[in-house]
Amino acid sequence: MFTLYDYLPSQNGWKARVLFGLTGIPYQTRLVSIFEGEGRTDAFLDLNPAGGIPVLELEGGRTIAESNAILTYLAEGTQFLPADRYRHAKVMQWLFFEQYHVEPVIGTLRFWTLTGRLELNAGLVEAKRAAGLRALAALERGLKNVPFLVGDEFSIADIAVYAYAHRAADCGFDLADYPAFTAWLDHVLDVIGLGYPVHLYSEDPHSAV
Ligand SMILES: N[C@@H](CCC(=O)N[C@@H](CS)C(=O)NCC(=O)O)C(=O)O
Repeated sequence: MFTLYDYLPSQNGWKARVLFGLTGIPYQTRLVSIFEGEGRTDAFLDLNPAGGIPVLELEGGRTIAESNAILTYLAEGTQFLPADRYRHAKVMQWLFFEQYHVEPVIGTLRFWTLTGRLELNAGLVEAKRAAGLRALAALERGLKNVPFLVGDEFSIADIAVYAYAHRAADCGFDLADYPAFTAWLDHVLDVIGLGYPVHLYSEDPHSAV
């Protein structure tokens, strides 16, 4: 059986949880106390040299880190990752977009906001806000005439981008100016349903500064 090394407030971990749920692939969870340094132990660094969760452990012990690599691995051969070469590459386009324009921008700003780290990072906040606005504008353009990021079909690109983008209001982004983006939020929620709650950092007392 697969093992998912996870940390519940992580929306990167959330991505894998959603895909496991939608595909019905069985898995077990091993929670990692990232704020208590568990990700920096030799044992964990053997699983992921970068030290972050999520990590997917296959039967037999081989591992895959990086949330979007995990999504790609699990989605292979399913309806959530098109086999068609062009549409497959379009899914990749949005997975890479997410890792450059969403997770380290909206995800990081949200983390700083919700865990009291904004002041610590004061010199970087303005640039992150500007980058977040650029990301939302790009999503608005990309979603103008389509229900999902890669056309008519829901894919792992939607799971990946939704993970942090749908919580942009947590760090002060006003979504009223992005009607195509907010319509897409509804489309994604229609597919995934209400079974994948977002866990707040406040659930983990170790996450505060
Ligand atoms: N790009 C990676 C980011 C992984 C990452 O930064 N995970 C965070 C939780 S969201 C973590 O484990 N941080 C603790 C650490 O890196 O020590 C992904 O998409 O999986």
